[in-house]
Amino acid sequence: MVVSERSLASISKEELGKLLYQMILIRRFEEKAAEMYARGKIRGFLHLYIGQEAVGVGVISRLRADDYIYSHYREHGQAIARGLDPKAIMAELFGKATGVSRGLGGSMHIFDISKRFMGGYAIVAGHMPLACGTALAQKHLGTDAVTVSILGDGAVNEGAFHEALNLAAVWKLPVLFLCENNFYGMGTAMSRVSASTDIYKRAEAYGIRSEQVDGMDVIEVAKKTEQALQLIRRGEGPYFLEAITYRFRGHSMADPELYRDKSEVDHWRQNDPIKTFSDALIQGGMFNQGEIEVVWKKVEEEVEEAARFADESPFPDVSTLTNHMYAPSPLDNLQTEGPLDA
Ligand SMILES: Cc1ncc(C[n+]2csc(CCOP(=O)(O)OP(=O)(O)O)c2C)c(N)n1
Ligand SMILES: [Mg+2]
Repeated sequence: MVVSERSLASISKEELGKLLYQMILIRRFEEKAAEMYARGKIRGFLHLYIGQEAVGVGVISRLRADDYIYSHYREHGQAIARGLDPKAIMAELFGKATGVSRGLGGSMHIFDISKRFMGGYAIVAGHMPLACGTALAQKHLGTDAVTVSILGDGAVNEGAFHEALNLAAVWKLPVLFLCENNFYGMGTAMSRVSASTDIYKRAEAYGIRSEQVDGMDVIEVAKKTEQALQLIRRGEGPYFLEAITYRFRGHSMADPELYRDKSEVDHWRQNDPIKTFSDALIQGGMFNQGEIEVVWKKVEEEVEEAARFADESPFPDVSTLTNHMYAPSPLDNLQTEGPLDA
């Protein structure tokens, strides 16, 4: 869908520029990560967010610093949108000691308590009850802060999904459930494994207000998020947003993509959220081509710097291998390393 010029008019040039910058930063960061994976600098799993940038950027742009985010394993882009340092994220992918999780988590466990970015979870839907726990704490504390629980379409048939939605509804928790429906869970199409493919309707079954949004349109995503957050902050309980989106690359770097037609991927690539947003900014007279090129150039430098930083950083010392695995005991020498939220 084409970004509407009318929607753009109500947003400042500075804010539009920030949205564009973040989407391009995520795109180039992920492309650089893919390159580093191919060069053997990054090992293990690597799930890229390319194609889905408008969702994370749109939603997170509307959050406050005191809101929390819990996400799945395709989370580098969301971490960037939340303002985590791209250098420290890249270093985490490299498994380096300077990484956001000190190189002990890797791609699926990006975490930064100072940004209230609570991870990066590998177990599909497993983080949804955790998000409810944080929201329960927020409610008891009497704040109007919100917890965002980001999930994929593959999460909606898991027990934890239903338990989390039910509890959030019963306790009127301040949770925004954000489902990134990219139509596939690994190599399985949503339509093959789900009796109902209208995901947002499942939330209705729990009495939770819900709607779909065009996840390829950053402005639409931001607008609908804003409306949802207003209701949640007023104490009206959870909200469920289903963003229709598409991942342009495979599930992970190891995916031969035998389950979908190239023509389908090409079709969605025509609707590239960065391209459509850039076109709208130019057509609406907010930016010219030269200004957009400057953004790409600035991002290029930042991404190169992130890769250089990660490459030059040391691996964690082997003596730290079991740190943070168990609750602290008096025997732990946490002083030498400092807490994770330092
Ligand atoms: C409980 C559980 N079951 C199975 C898996 C294996 N698995 C990893 S990713 C994935 C697909 C999830 O798809 P989706 O939620 O749509 O997210 P997407 O990869 O599309 O972003 C599966 C089944 C897992 N990690 N956790
Ligand atoms: Mg999916």
